[in-house]
Amino acid sequence: MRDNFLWGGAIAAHQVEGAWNVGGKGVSIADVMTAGTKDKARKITDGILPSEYYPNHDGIDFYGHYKEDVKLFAEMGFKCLRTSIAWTRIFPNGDEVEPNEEGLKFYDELFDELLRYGIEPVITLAHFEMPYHLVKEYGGWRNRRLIDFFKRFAITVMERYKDKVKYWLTFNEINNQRILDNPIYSWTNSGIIYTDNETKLETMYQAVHYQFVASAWVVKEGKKINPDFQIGCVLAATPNYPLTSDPADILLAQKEDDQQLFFTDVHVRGHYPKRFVKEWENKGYHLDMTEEDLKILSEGTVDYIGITYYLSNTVSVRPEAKCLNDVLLGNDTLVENPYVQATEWGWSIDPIGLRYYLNLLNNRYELPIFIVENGFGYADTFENGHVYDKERIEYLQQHIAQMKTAIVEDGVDVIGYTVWGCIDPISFTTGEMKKRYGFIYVDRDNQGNGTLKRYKKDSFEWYQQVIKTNGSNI
Ligand code: BGP
Repeated sequence: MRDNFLWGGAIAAHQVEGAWNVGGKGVSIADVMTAGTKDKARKITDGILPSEYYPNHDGIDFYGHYKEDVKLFAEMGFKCLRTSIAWTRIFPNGDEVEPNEEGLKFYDELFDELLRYGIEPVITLAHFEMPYHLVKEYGGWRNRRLIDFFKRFAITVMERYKDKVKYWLTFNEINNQRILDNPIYSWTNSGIIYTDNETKLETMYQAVHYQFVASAWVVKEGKKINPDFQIGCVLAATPNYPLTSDPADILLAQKEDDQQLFFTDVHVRGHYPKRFVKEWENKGYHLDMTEEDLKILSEGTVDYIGITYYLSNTVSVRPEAKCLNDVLLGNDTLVENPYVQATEWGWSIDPIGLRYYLNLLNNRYELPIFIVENGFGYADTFENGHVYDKERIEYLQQHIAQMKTAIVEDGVDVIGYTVWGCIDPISFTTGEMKKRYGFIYVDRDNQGNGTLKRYKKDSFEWYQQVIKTNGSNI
């Protein structure tokens, strides 16, 4: 393991900060998403109804507790913290010309606090929290004007924090919007609420094209602001295994991987893969794509690949295979993998899949990889001020072991590893507090009740050792 390996944790503004209407902040798409559970989908309501609970509103009040929380991260020995800048703190509606100074000051103070402890901020520019005004007035990323709004936001924060932040990520899990059956992904990735009479896939490719252009432009301009910037993309990395050796299953798995890697192909190579250009032609899609756009794509390729890794998928054309029919992942060819266990939320637990995918990405792109999310969502039991989370420790041990093997034996260049939800956040897919990820427990329940007091779980001390020994002692 390299000496400067970036061990740390990851959170996102909308899942922890709260203070949704404080300090001049505007309303984000995440702020209008209601509570859900694993059996009840989240919805967005146009406005904020008193009878509904909007968990992202309050988060865990990281906004008010960040000093206490950063101190705990420092105690664990974090080398970095990945978080996002809420676009709505800087440009409350998204289309203003002047930024909100109070929002900028908040992140100045947060980054200063981190740097005081030697913790490097790793910053995502777009983590599911775009201004709701841009959704309502412009139709989100279906509108080309979003490129300019995003550019203004990105340049404002890159200029402001150029001496405090080196690692940037443009769009979180950009490939998730390919999941068209579960609307939460298109709402949060691209601010799109589909109508019944549109070809969703065509709209999706159009929105993604604008995001690619914006991302490439930000990489290019970011380097002018500070040539030392390292700017990456984020792929939700989910291996697709064929259930059987039936060639039709193999082909299906390959196609699924291709769909997923389409996003990284463009970010890394700076041009569209031929197979997709063919697909658009075959389907008769007409995408708004100029010569200038294509030039920017080729000039703004990423420095590293950020990945989030939680689970693997298994696919099959065989009707007798046990279909998962997973609305979350939105794919009716997904089947149960008899070789892996799953969490209470149905996410397969597959540490070897992490090594497999690191190798796949390394073979394909030969770029540094940053594991910017990996973690275990679990309904922790809180007893007498204590959480014995041995299942979480086991999950992380197994994944870190596979990452180490990929680095040491397979020669994959992994530059860092941040555990998702290092302090219990609001779950993104379900909107629950019950699905917890942290080393630090936060006293808050699914209805938003609780003291917000922080408690160290057993995994806190365990991760402290991992970092202290640079991963030797897991
Ligand atoms: C990723 C997101 C995170 C996070 C994580 C866990 O897709 O980038 O924001 O929430 O998944 O998901 P969940 O919170 O639904 O368990």
